[in-house]
Amino acid sequence: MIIAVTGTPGVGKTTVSKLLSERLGYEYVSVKDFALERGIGERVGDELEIDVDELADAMAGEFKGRDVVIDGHLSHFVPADVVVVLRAHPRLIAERLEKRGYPRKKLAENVEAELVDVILVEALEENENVLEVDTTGKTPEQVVEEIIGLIEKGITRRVG
Ligand code: DAT
Repeated sequence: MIIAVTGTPGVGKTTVSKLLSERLGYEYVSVKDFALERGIGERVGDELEIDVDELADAMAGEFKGRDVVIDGHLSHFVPADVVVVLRAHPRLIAERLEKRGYPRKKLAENVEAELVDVILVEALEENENVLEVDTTGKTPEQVVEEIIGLIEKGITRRVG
């Protein structure tokens, strides 16, 4: 099964994806590392601009039939069995991105994106199996338990 974990930068994707992959015994893959290894995307300043169609094709070819957790704010463009959209209070996003040293404009853009559900809307356009999980006030462990519970329920519903 392919699980894509997406969300606004700072929401907790990497923390949750690594823990989720450990709990399930799945491989962990970061979109950014994969793209860099495959030469997908172009460096523009200190950003990596990734062509999402090229990314989706390459990842679909590589991971079809494997058990993998894909971590990245573009992971919802990759064909997946389920897309997990992590959410957090925009104030938490602001605090975390400030700590990371994001410039003011980039910080504001991301906080606004969280406020107006940008990634959730994109994910719903790309995949019919979308789980939205609020992480606010929860530990990463609690978030992972919630995701596993939701996925199990979803599968039971489909099979039953
Ligand atoms: P991202 O990959 O979305 O940019 P990250 O995992 O690198 O995010 O950073 C998220 C930070 O927030 C990290 O310092 C751990 C912290 N954190 C606190 N509570 C969390 C939770 N419930 N889920 C995920 N991360 C959490």
